[in-house]
Amino acid sequence: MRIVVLAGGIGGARFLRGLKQAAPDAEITVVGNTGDDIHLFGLKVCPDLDTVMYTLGGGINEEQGWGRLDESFTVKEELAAYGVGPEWFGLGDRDFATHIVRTQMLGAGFPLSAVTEALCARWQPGVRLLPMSDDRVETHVAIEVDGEQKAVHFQEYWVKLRASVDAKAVVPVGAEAAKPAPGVLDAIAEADVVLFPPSNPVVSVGTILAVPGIREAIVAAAASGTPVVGLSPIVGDAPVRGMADKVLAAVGVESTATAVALHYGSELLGGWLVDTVDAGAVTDVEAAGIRCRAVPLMMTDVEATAAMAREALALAEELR
Ligand code: GDP
Ligand code: FO1
Ligand code: CA
Repeated sequence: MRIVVLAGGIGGARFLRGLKQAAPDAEITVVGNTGDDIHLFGLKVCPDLDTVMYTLGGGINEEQGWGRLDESFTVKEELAAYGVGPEWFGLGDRDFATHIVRTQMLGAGFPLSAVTEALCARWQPGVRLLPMSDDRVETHVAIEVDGEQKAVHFQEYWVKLRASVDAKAVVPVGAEAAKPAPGVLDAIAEADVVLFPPSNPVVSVGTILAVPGIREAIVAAAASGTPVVGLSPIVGDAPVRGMADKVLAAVGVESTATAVALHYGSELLGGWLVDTVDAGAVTDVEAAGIRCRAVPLMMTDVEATAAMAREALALAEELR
C-alpha cells in the first residue's frame, strides 16, 4: 500500500511513528512542511523536516518533541558570549551538525530534496521524506505590538513570543511562486491513501497545501477515488499541544474538531477522525459530506498512536 502523509513537526512525526507500526509493509511518502524554515548564523534550519527525521530515526528528544536526544549547547553559549543571537532559539551542538551539512550541500548546488535524502541516509526514517518544495517558502505572521503593525517570522511568533499576541494574518511568503518538490505530485497521484495527521491545520498542513499544485493534486486524487482521511489536532475544543488556536483564529476558524474539518472541506477530505470526547461533532461533520468517526486520538505512546493510524486506514477502506 502506498500512503502519502502531509506532515508538520511533532504531531506529524509522532503520528508517523504509529503509522509505521500499524502498516509495516506500506510505502510511506511524507510531504514535509518547510514554511517553518529559518536562516540562523548563516545556516539553514528546517525544524519540521528534522523533527520527522529525528523522531523516526531514533534521535529525537522525546520529552521536548524537537531537537536532539542527549544534547548540549556549547556552541550557542559561545555565540552568546560574542553577543551573537538570537538567544531565544535553542540550537544544540548535535543539531548544529545537521544544519552545517544541509547548508554546505545547498551551497554546493544540491536542492533541498536531495539534501534531505542525504541526511536521511544516516537516520533511516523508514519513510521517503520529501520537502513540500525545493523553493524557499517562509511563513510570516502579522501582529500588532504597541500599536505598530509588523510581520515577524513564524519562529519568532511561536518560539520568542509564544503566540502571546493575536495573529492578524498568517502568510506563507514565497508559496505562490513555489513548485512542489520532485516526487510530490507523483506520490499523490499514485497513492492508495492520503492522510492528514493531527498536524497544525494552518502553519503545517495549510502551508503545504499553499504550494500551487499540491492541493489540486489531492483534490484530483480524491475525485478519482483515493481516500483522503484526516485526524483532528483539536481535542475538546483546544489544541492538544501548542498554540494552534492562535493561528486558526487568524484564518477565521474556531478551535473545534468540526471547524477544522470544515476548513479543509469535503473537496479535500473524505474522512475525519475526532476524539471520543468530541463524539458530538460526528453529525455536523457528516452533514458537510465528510465521513466521521470518534475514536481515542491521544498519542500517549506508540501503541495508542498505531491504533489511531489503524482507525484512519479502516476509515479509508470504508471510503473506497
Ligand atoms: P509542529 O510543527 O511541531 O507544531 O507539529 P505539527 O504541526 O505536526 O502538529 C502540531 C499539532 O499536533 C498541534 O496542533 C497539537 O494539537 C497536535 N497534537 C500533538 N499531540 C497530539 C495528540 O496526542 N493527539 C492529537 N489529536 N493531536 C496532537
Ligand atoms: N521550539 C521551541 O519552542 N524553542 C526552541 O528553542 C526551539 C528550537 C528548535 C531548534 C531546532 C528545531 O528543529 C526545532 C526547534 N524548535 C524549538 C521547535 C520548532 O521550531 C517549533 O516548535 C515548530 O516549528 C512549531 O511548529
Ligand atoms: Ca512546525
